[in-house]
Amino acid sequence: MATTPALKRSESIADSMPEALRQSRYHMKRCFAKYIEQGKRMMKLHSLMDELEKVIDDPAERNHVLEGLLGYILCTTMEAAVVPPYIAFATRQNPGFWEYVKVNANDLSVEGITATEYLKFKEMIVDESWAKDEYALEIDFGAVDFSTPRLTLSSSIGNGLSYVSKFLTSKLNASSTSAQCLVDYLLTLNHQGDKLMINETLSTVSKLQAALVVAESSISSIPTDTPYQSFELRFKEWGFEKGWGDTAERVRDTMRTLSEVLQAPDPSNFEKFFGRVPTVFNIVLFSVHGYFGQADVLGLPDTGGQVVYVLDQVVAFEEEMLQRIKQQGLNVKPQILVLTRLIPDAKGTKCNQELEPIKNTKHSHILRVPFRTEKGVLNQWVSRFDIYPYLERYTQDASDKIIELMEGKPDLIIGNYTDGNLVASLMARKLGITLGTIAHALEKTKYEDSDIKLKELDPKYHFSCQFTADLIAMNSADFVITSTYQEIAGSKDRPGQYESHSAFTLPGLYRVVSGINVFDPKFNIAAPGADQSVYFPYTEKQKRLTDFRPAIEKLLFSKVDNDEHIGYLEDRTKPILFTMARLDTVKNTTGLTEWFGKNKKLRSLVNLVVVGGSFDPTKSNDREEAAEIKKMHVLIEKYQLKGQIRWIAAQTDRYRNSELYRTIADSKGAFVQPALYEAFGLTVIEAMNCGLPTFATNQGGPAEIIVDGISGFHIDPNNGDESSNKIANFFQKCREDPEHWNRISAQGLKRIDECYTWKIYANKVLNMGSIYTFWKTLYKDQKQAKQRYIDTFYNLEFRNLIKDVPIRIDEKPEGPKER
Ligand code: UDP
Ligand code: LCN
Repeated sequence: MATTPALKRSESIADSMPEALRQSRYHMKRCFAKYIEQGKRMMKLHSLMDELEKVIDDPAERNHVLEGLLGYILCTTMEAAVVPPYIAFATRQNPGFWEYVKVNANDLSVEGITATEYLKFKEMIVDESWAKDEYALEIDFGAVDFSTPRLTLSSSIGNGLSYVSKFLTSKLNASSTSAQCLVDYLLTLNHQGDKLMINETLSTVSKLQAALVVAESSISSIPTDTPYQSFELRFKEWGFEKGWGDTAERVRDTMRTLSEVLQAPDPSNFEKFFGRVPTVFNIVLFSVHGYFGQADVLGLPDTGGQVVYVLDQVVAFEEEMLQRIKQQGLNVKPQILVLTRLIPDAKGTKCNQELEPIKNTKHSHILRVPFRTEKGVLNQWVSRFDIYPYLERYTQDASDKIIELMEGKPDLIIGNYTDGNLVASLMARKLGITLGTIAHALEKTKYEDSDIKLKELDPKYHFSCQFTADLIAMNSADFVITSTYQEIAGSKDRPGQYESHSAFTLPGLYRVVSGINVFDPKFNIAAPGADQSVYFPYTEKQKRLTDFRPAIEKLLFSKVDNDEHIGYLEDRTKPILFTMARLDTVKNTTGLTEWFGKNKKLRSLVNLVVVGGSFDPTKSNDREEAAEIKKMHVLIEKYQLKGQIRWIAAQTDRYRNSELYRTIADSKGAFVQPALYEAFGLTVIEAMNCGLPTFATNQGGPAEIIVDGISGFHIDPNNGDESSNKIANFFQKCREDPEHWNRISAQGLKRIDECYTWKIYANKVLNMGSIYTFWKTLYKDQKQAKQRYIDTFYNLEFRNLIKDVPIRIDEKPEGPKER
């Protein structure tokens, strides 16, 4: 088979496209004429290809064209803006590398254009006068971000921490005096005013180096387990403070590591040393929207994986911090606060409780602060899409509470999702604290053409506020934590979530010519895990939560329809195909139900069990959920699924859910995550942790979690027949060879243990907190300049935009009045 020719590295699309068009000039003239035939419009790759197929009807001829350079160029096209006689192409040969060209359909002349020019083509389609406005606002973060080093390879994206260590060590290596910045930094370390590591006696590199030699040799002769207190006084005289270690052995090792860093800095010693430096004792995490609680909240609108992620993250952080603090020889209690919204009308949850200790931790709490408006405290839940007008005031209220409870400033702030990230960045800016952000999912990529469709979508989703807040947060962040590579830079065929913010336009509002650079070393992949004390393999018989058995038996097999389940399973000997998700459109639960309905073979092999949503659309106060509920009912009717489907309403008990996954595994079933797009997909790793073979969408994070055919399977949510056949073939194969099921189950578990645990995560993120805190001190001026730009953007743009978002009026009797 002929292989598609890629361009040589040195060649641009603008250089090679004229020749490619010339080779098939006859067909291309017709094809481009077809592209412009319908006038101005946006075209995606599939429509470009469809039109090409229509023009070249001879398959051999068509293949010839597509296998040539032109086929390659078209395949790198992410979208095209048609403004006759031009077609402007946005091409992407590799993650993060974009090139824009315009082709004149009349004479096929090609010209390279800038991102700005390309965006203007897009704008011409929806708002010509704005596109032509010479003074239209352009947002260019690149212009205020020029001195920090950048990565250059797509393959390095997401490995920020290790590159920052490399950049830093080469900076420290630059001259005999350049390590002074490290000494200066160490001199600033303290806990509530008590100095740590070194004091002013050791204010230069040479003094520190000499003292390290003396100190190291003085402890080389004492027993390795001698506690720090035994030699603390002597060390203090030399200029050392607490924080080096709890025993002579640990202190010596930390000192040796620093000596080596000062002698000839290398990234691995540098990272090791910074993994030990005592910098982070108090952390604040923001997860503002949704019902955030430890019980009875999962599955409610807007309350899904983020809550699970944040709570598990806290447990992992606290464990890791306690271990580090002990090894540093310090007697400090770490504090972690999760800041969320207090919702007075809490619907039976604890979301109206101000302070709640976090389970499985000693020192961590959820702190709930209400939203306030001019009318007082807001009682009810507010959708994440409508949340923006409350955030500034919330930041102020939350900051006051945090400082009161922590008796000082935190050392690290981490935001979650657009709202939490905005609040976190406002607070970090105000208090001068290191900021990490996490997006879980940026909404921009979830909706096709969400940028130029602003006018259509904004009244419903308030994307103008959301994208503005996202830009502010990602540019304010000292480091960005992502769960997968695709979240940052996508895959070969699909741009990443962050990448999609590098150049886009909101016609009528502003044009982003440089929103974020995915080669910025602030980007890091740290994948979450699932709580392994809850989600453990079905084979661990002695740990199984057998108390849930009768309830699960009823949930799956009782024949009545009630508020918790509808439908029934006629033949209970069949394996169960299982899915569980919030009933959002993007989760595609209805898609899976339809695939199942259509596929006779699959229906003969398995039963379908769906967990999600509720059954009465009129009772849902979430726009998308109500539509999906209706669709589920229609599909069950249309495909006559009763007898083969069990639809269970959203479940809120993670322990019972874990036993549900394991019960499905007992049936030799499988889990399916069919989302149209999934940022990460916690259910995927929960299922795999329970030993359940898993089929997950190839659109987004799950494609990285699972190695297709080895530790589970990828399915294409846009190709239902192919996906349902793949699932059916698996069950057919398992019938013929039961070992097949066991193999996939075991490989899934292996994959989890190697890459997706909270221990790995906590270690990485705390190292980020430590290293980026040092890193930002070296680029202080640059950071300040950028902050000024962000402040202007926030003040002039964001504050204006929120005025268009309606403030929610409480439906119930008024809540507590403002003090
Ligand atoms: N979940 C649940 N009950 C439900 C639906 C989901 O407990 O009815 C849990 C699920 O076990 C997982 C989380 O909610 O822990 C969903 O996370 P995921 O990353 O899969 O999706 P998200 O909802 O965050 O988009
Ligand atoms: C939000 C999502 O949409 C999921 O893909 C993630 O798994 C979850 O948050 C936790 O990060």
